[in-house]
Amino acid sequence: MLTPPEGASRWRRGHTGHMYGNDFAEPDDPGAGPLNAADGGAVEAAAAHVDTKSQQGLETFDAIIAADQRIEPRDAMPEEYRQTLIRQIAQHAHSEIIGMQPEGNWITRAPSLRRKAILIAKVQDEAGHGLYLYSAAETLGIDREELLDRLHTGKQKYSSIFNYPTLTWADCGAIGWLVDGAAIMNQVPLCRCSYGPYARAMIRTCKEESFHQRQGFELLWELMRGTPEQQAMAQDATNRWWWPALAMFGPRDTGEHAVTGGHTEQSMAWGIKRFSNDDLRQKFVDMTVPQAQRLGVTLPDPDLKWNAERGHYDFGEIDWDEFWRVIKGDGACNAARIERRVTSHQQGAWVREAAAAYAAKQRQRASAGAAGEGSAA
Ligand code: BYC
Repeated sequence: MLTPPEGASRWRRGHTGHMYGNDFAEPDDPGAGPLNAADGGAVEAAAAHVDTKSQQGLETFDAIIAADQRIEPRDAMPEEYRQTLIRQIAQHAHSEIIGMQPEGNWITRAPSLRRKAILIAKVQDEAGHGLYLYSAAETLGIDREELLDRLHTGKQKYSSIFNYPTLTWADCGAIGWLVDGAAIMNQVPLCRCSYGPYARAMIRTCKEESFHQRQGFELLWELMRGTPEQQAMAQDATNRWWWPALAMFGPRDTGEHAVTGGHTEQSMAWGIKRFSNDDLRQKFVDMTVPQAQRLGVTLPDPDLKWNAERGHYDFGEIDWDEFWRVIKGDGACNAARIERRVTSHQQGAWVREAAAAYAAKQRQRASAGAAGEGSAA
C-alpha cells in the first residue's frame, strides 16, 4: 500500500505516487503548488474557479483525444474515462499474474533443462507485465493494495482463459502459441492507447509476448515432429485451447450484450481500444490458420474456411454460454486460481513489510544526510 513518508503529513496520494519520476512532486517542494494549497488558504480560491477550470480541462481532454495524442496522469480527464482505464488495466494486470499459474504448474515437470529455463523466464516475464500494469493503474490514483483486494474478493475480473486447466506438457505450447498469440493481437494496438502510461507499458510487454508466442509454436513444432503420442498430445492441446483463445477477445460487437454491457464503442471513441473485439478475433484467425497448417495440427472447427469474397476465414460460433459461465466463476479452475493467489499474497506479506521497512530506513538516512549537509553549509 502507498503510505506517506514519515513526517510528511500532506503527501498526496493518487496520480503517480513514486512511480513515474518526472511527474512526482516531493511533499515539501515549494513549487509543488496544490500540495501546499491547504496551508495557504488557496483551497477556497481554487474552489471558486473549479467549475471553469474543469470545463477547460475537459475541453483540453477532448482536443488531445481528437488530435490522437496521449493523455498523461496530470491531465484532466472525465471520471468515466479514468474508471474505464482502471477497470481494463487492472483486469489486464490481474490476468498477467493469474496467468502465471497454469504454466507455473509445469516448471518442475518440464522435459529438459532448456525447456525449464525457457518456462521459468516466461512465467517471470508475466510477473513483470503485472508490475508494469499495476504501476500504470496506480497513475490513475488507485492503490495496488486496493486493486489486489478487488481481485481477491472477485470484484474485478481476470481473463477467462486462465480458468482452463493445463493437463499435459503440450498445453504449455498451446498457451504460448494461441493464448500469447491472441494477447499480442489484442495488445499491439494498445501500444497506441490514448492513456500514455498504459500505452508505454504495452511496448515492452508486446516484445516479450512475441518471444512467448514463438516459444509456444516451437514447442508444438517439436512435438509434431516427434512420436505419434507426442503428435496426439499437441493436437489434443490445440483442440482444448482453440475456442477459449477465440473467446478471450471478449463478447461480440453486436447483439444484446454489446448494447447493454459492452464498452467497445465508448472505449474506441476515447482511443483506448483501437479495434473492436470481433475485428481483432478475425485478424487472429487469419494469422493463425496458416501457422496451424505449417505445424500440421488441425483447428477444431468444421466451419473454418477461406471466404474469397470477404478476404478472410469464416469460422464457427463460439460457445458464449460457456464464456459467461467461466467469467462468472464456474470454470474448471476459478476457485483454485483465486485460492492459490490469496495464499501466495498472504505468504508474501513479510516481503512487502521488509521492503517498506527498508524504504523507510533509506528515506530516514537520506533526510539525515540532507540535514547534515544543510548544517555544514
Ligand atoms: N475474460 O465490452 P467488453 C496474457 C468482460 S493476459 C474475462 O468487450 P472491454 C497472458 C469485460 O471485462 C491477457 N472478462 O469489455 C498472461 C466486460 O465486463 P465488465 C489479458 C472479459 O473491456 C499470462 C464484459 O466482458 N489481456 O496475455 O471493452 C500468460 C464486456 O466486454 C473478457 C487483457 O486484459 C475475457 N476474455 O474489452 C499468457 C487485454 N472479455 O468489466 C498470456 C486488455 C471481455 O464490464 N483488455 N470480458 O464487468 C482488453 O483489451 C479488454 O478489456 C478486453 C475486453 C478486449 C479483454
